[in-house]
Amino acid sequence: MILIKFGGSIITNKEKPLSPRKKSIDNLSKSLKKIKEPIIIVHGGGSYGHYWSVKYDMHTKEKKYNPRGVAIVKNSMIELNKMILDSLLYFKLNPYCLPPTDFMSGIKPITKKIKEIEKIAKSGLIPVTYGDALWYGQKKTFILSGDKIMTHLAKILKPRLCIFALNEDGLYSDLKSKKLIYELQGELPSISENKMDVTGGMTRKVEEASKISKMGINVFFVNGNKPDRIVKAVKNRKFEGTLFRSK
Ligand code: IP8
Repeated sequence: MILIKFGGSIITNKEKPLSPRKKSIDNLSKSLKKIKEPIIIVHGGGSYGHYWSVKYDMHTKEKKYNPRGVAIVKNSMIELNKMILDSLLYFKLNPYCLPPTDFMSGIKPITKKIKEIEKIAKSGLIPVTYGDALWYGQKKTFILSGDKIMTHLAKILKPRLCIFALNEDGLYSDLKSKKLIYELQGELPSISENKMDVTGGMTRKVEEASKISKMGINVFFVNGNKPDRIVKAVKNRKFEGTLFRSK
């Protein structure tokens, strides 16, 4: 089984509020058609969830956020999720929409529910979940990042591989020269980033990827604009990207 995260910057244009990148979404769907293994998809918020989270000053820390903001963030994620589902359906794949409320209780993943996701994936359906605004308790809510969902799922399901599809070739050792880091094991590179979003951008992704690799699972960062690289990574072929080698 394989876990794939569609980064928000690949499925939306992060520079422009509420703008999907429909062509990229379709290209990703098309490439998944070539994978003959059970897959679970997680997607980010991009210029949908992040746009509204910023507007309503909502973050990953649980707090009493404006209920209007919570409602709007959730609605925007459903809107974006619908586009992913439509695209997968169009390319003759069978997505099974799973809002994170289905398998999260506050900040804790529900193991029994997550184990069910594996069964769904192995039945010919493709579970699709996403980062979202979630209920915490005592009138508090928080933003759950799709990257964090990857870690929760990986820990319980132990997939063969985790892939993060990004809007970059992978992790660069230097932002200016865009020199690609091909492989990492254990050590965490220091991240310099231009853009941060409410869930922590590339820094968060690297943190989660490194946690997952320490569970004994290989993690790939690949350019989602070149979905063939995803297929190559899955088929153990040589590909461009960054590998967080399992420990
Ligand atoms: O883009 C965050 O998910 P991420 C989703 O995976 C929201 O960090 C609602 C901002």
